[in-house]
Amino acid sequence: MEIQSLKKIVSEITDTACNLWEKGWAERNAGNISVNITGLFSAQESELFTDIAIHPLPVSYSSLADQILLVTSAGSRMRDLVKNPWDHLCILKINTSGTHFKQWPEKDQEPTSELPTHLAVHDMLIRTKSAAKALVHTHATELIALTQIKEFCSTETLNRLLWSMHPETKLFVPKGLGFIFYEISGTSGIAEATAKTLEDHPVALWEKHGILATGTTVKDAFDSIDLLAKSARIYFMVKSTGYEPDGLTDGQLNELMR
Ligand code: 2HA
Ligand code: ZN
Repeated sequence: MEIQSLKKIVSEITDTACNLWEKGWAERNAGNISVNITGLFSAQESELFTDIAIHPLPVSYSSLADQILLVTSAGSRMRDLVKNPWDHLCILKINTSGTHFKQWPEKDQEPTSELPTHLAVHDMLIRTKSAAKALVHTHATELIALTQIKEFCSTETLNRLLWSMHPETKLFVPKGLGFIFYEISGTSGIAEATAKTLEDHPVALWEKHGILATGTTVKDAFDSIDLLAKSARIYFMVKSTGYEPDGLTDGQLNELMR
């Protein structure tokens, strides 16, 4: 196993967990993180999982066959992750038919309650040969607040607004976010809708709940959320003065993409 690479990924997870907590986006046990770490294991090493109890996946995913995912545990608090990461993380090894998984270390705590979404999205990322390997779900307050306003509840309207509030948002999140209407979290319905949306956008915004971002690394996923949230904050700050924000014009936004 590439132990140094695994340590680097765990340290990115703990750094990001601290950032999420400091941003005020991780109340109680809000949020979850996963990374596809299959590439860190050789074929023989993945046999290390042989004597461990086997659990069914909520839905079978053929592209997840033999994949190894590092995920946060159900109920874990982002602010606690830094203290003893392995109390709040587990490694899942999916079987060759993509129907069951083994969990290491074996413990009572199950993987994140958002496991259906993490599985569906990792499956889609493999299927579409995406370079993204990391997923971050968090309750980014500013972005959730936007979804409390009906007229903003569309992918097109939200992206136009968020891009127009800061040039870096357009530069670094040029594909924007995909909006998903409210659904109970942890269900296969929201999992499938999110995986579909993330085929076209690096980020999904769940109405009245939170955000889920993909990235090549955990920090990369965090950066997209951070940029979008900053734009939302600029919008609300200007509105709170009683003024209407001017926003960047279409011409100014197009110029950035040349
Ligand atoms: O992990 O954020 O959406 C707790 C949650 C559920
Ligand atoms: Zn959530």
